[in-house]
Amino acid sequence: MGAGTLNLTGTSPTATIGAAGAPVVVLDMTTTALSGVLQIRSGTGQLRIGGTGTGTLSIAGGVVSNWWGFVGNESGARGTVAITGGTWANGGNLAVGLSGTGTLTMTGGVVTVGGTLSKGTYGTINLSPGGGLHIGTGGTTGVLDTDLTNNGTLVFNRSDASIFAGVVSGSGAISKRGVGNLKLTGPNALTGSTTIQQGTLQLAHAAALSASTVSVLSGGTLSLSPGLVTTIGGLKPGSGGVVDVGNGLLTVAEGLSTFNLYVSLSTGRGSGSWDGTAGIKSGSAAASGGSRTVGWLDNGDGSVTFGYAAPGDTNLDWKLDIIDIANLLGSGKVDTGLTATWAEGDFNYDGFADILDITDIVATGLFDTDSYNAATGALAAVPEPATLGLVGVAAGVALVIAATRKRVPPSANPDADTERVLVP
Ligand SMILES: [Ca+2]
Ligand SMILES: [Ca+2]
Repeated sequence: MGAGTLNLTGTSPTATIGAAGAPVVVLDMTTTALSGVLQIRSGTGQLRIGGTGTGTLSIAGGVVSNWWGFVGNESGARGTVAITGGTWANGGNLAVGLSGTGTLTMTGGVVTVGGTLSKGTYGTINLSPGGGLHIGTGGTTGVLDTDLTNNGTLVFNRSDASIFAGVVSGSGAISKRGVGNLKLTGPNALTGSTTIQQGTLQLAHAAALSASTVSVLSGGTLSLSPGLVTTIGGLKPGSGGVVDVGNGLLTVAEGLSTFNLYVSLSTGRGSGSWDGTAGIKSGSAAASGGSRTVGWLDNGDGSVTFGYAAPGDTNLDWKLDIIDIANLLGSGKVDTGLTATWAEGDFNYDGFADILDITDIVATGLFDTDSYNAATGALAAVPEPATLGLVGVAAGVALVIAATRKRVPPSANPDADTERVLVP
């Protein structure tokens, strides 16, 4: 048609390019023109690549927009779409190879799907470096109804709550946009980055983002399903966003230093009740009225763990028992004036392990009781301090104090220094 315009203005116009059975139909949107626009109008306009035969759609620039899109949808059909630039906007669903053979390859530009993106047995979706795929366009629809190898950029963009139950793998990036909550319930193997630009990304699987480094920008929140224990590949929590551990536990496999972790925890702790507007916080701890907090561990293998905790739970196993008292004893930090970690007895984030931290332990009334974190995700009721529990805590505290007295620093203990000199 050259620079011509084709207008079909009937109530139900249908345009078929190429005769039935024609081997190849090419609809070529290129940047050699200013910018081509193919618009299939109204609420139900469909674009079928392949139809009942063979079809190809190549978009290198401009915009192709339609309601539903089909790539190799009919039985026996063969549809191929290659996006190297420009935009293919599907207002509704996009189906790839449901009954026929369909291939959608994105090496540039953007494909948006306002409805549901689904893939059949003979469907192939190649999201390659440079290519972008947007699920949802900021409204209340948009579903990725297939597993996906993502080597480009995958954007989730909805204003309401939604769930992705599939598995995304590949080395590409995920971007969470839109103010809604997106829950990831599958074991995504993506090794690229995940960026939360808006709204909440909720981890709901122990390996929801086990190999991805997550950045949480201002306006974004990373959250955990109730009681979830999960691992992510990395975390950049200092970008203005919020990490809300709720009553779960999050391990960051690598790249988050204890220094940056501590800074983020201190930021999220806010005025002391874990309701900060940035950094690492806990809505569950905030709701506990001060009886719960957030603990952290340096696992010694490059990974760190942090999450919902009661003061005194040095190993973050959601129980307060003799192991925790032993850890306190073993740290040798109590009342020494030496800086202490959580595992060494600092539970109130003043940097030291002292009587204030011991008091916090006793106040929990949890010693030798069952897990204080209900599996249902609801906050466990704080039990009345049991007599045995109090005896246990008292015994433990006595041990700590006794040990502390024996651990007078060598410089303040001439005898110790002398012994050190005499005994090589
Ligand atoms: Ca414990
Ligand atoms: Ca302390």
